[in-house]
Amino acid sequence: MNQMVFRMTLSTSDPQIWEFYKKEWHRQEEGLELIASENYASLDVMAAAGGIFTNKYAEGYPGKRYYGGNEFIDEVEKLAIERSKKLFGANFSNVQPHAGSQANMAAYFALLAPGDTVMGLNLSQGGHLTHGSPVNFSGKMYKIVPYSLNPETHLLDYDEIAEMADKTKPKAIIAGFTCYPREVDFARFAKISKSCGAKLIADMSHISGLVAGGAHQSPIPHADVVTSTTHKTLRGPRGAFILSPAEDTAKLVDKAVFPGLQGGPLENMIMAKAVAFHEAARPSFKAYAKQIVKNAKSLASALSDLDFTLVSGGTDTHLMLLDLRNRKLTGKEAQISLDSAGITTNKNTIPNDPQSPFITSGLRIGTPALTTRGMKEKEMNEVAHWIDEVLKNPNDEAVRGRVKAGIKKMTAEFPIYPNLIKE
Ligand code: DSN
Repeated sequence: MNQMVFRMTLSTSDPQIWEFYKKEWHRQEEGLELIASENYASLDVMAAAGGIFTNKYAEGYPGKRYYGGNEFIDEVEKLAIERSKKLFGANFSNVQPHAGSQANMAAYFALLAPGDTVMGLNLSQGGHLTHGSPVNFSGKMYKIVPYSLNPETHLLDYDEIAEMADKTKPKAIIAGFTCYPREVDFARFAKISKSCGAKLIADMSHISGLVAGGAHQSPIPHADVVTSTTHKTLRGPRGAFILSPAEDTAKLVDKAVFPGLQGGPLENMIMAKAVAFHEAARPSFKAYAKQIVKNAKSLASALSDLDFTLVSGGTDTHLMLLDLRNRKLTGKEAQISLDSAGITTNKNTIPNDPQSPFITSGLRIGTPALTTRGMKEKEMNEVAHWIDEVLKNPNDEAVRGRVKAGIKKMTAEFPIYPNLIKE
């Protein structure tokens, strides 16, 4: 790693840690990252995240802090707030949540009382832990009525969701997904929520980069609260933020985040979020977001031609879900086998999966990270063939070795951080 860029001295001061840093760096540069929720932040984002703002306590909000010395921190947090509002066309923003789970928890705390009824997509069908899983705070503190995908089409069944909402009268409906490959109709969700008097919480974590780049419809005009992480398609640092359309909701959200849930905000990460919002506002980000979708469609179609089954038949977004049952493979076996060929994916349940979440019948694949490297449709076709080759011979070391060598060659043409010198 070019220590001039980050002024790191780990190679001499802490060689034990440096060894792993270097190995992970090689893994990232020389492998194909197909985890749908991962991406590569820019050097500027990383420099901000790893910079001097990490030294400061700033409990409170700009202009209302519990510590002195926050005059510059305040300006940066205000910039992060303003930039996120402008990027998404929102009236209010809170940029302090440390992660997506905290953002969702804050949305619940702002809008609901413990014991209230909440509707969210079943985790095993593509929801999220915080959308009502019984092992999560959401499932423990609230009465969850999970909705499911249509068993035949694997699409959101808005009529059924509406019927369920009418019957169970939830206080909130969560429209957010970690493994839904199709466009979400947020206007329809808003109509359903309004008709039963529920609040609509949109968790756009997976698609916020697509929304920012105009490659997916926006939940902002429809939802009472919108939560999002910053590190997925949005390509920022690890973290989250919350957008609200109305001042009364925004005040409740602010209180829920601090002092409700968090203490000192990570101002270094807030600075990195501000940098990422700035980057996402550039015209080149629009092209990036559109290319993510083009790449996903192209990868999905190539995989389909190679006899892979795609849940819902394809994708409109950055991700797809393979149903591996016709390949006589579990998600776990496929993930392990691809991993050893330098292709990183994650096993994922398919709707009504006969396997447990630790085994699964599915594999989730996404294109945000490869698109950041500059890969396009041509490379997607090659990636599909590599996946096919490995999964046809999941235990063949020679095949994996050959694919890995091909990947190393291709990734060298698309460096993630071209101006860093590899050790
Ligand atoms: N872990 C994230 C994902 O991979 O989708 C969701 O939080």
